Amino acid sequence: MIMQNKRLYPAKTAQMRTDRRSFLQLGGLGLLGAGVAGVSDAAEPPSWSEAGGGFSNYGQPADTEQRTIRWISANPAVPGEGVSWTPLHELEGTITPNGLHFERHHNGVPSIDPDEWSLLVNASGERSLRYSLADLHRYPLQSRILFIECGGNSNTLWKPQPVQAAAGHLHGLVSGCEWTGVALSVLLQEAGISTQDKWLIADAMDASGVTVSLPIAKCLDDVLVALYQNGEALRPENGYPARLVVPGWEGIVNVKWLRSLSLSDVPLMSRFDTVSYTDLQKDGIAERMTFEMGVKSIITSPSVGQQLTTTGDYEVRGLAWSGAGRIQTVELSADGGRNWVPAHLQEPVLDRALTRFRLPWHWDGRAQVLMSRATDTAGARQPSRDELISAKGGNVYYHYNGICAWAVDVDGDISHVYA
Ligand SMILES: Nc1nc2c(c(=O)[nH]1)N[C@H]1C(S)=C(S)[C@@H](COP(=O)(O)O)O[C@H]1N2
Ligand SMILES: [Mo]
Repeated sequence: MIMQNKRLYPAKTAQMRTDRRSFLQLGGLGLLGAGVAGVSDAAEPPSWSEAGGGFSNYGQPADTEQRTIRWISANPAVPGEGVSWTPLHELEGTITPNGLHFERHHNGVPSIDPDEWSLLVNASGERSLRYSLADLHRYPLQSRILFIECGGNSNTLWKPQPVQAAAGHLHGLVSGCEWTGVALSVLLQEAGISTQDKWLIADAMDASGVTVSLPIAKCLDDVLVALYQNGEALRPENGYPARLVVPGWEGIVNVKWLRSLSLSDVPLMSRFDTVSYTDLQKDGIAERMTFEMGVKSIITSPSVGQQLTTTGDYEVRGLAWSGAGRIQTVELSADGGRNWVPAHLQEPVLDRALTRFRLPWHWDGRAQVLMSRATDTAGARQPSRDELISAKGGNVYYHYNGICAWAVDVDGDISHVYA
């Protein structure tokens, strides 16, 4: 499924891209047109005749890669309150390494002894069950690759002027992991659900007292009590020893450091249900319990802070996701949104997971504005920033999913623009 891409390709190569195979061959770096400078001139690579370094009990990135880190923006007024951002512009594929998963803490990371920890499930009436970590490990486990995105992700894009920051520092409150745990429905069925039970109140152990209300239908559908993240036990900062993972729904309901789960006929209306992560609408009424994250995409490369050193061939790369299902298409524009062409979606394209898109791009040295826009399987298309603002008004702080634009200038510098 190859597009004739008059805008992103030089015309002389467009006709060669008529089947997937030739496209993929041609998509390799250095095989198109002028190619990538230096590729063919490489000197003989070195080799080693002596044994190298030793083994390690727990692997770390190469010394030369240690600058790929989470960027922390912490609130100096409240201990342990703030965020750290996944460096999306420095990562590839769709799985976020555990040490780089974004963090959002309201009052620090509690230190929990797994032998002391247990999860209380309160059913209606007098019945309650207590699960130790060892108990939970005996239940059937499920793994799912899913994104988690904070409702506050990308919120500087509501500001009147575009903030100049790396893609991960604007949009990196989203990460993708393979989460493994027990289906919440199994525990709730065991506790016993009555017809009055319409909500689940999830309560956490950290000092901020995070407590959220979730509709029972979602809890019985696909929520996990996650114990593992990318194959290893949850990291302390991501909820060790157990957290909720609520597919496609905003970060706050993915309660970390779980303490108790209580069935209820009404939502609790905690501060996290009513004050935090709510958006003041045009009519002056706050939209609460937004839950499902909108369809969204961002270009991770080229992006702000990166520099195009020569004209020629590059690959435009990025991530797309939707809280409503799978990504159907991602379209790219190199002219500020006048013309759009479909990008390649890298398989697997999974439900409520980060999806990688790519498209070779020929930079001819002119100023261009790169944009991506995603459409999901529910039919929703990522809005332009103007469309989003006219729909939501000027007082919104969360849930920004508008199109993001990067301007490439004639020197190959890249900046964040509203286009
Ligand atoms: N107990 C507890 N759960 C929590 C939070 C918290 O501060 N305490 N932050 C929430 C928010 S706002 C988000 S976006 C996600 C972030 O999960 P992460 O830190 O694993 O990325 O956790 C949610 N669960
Ligand atoms: Mo969040």
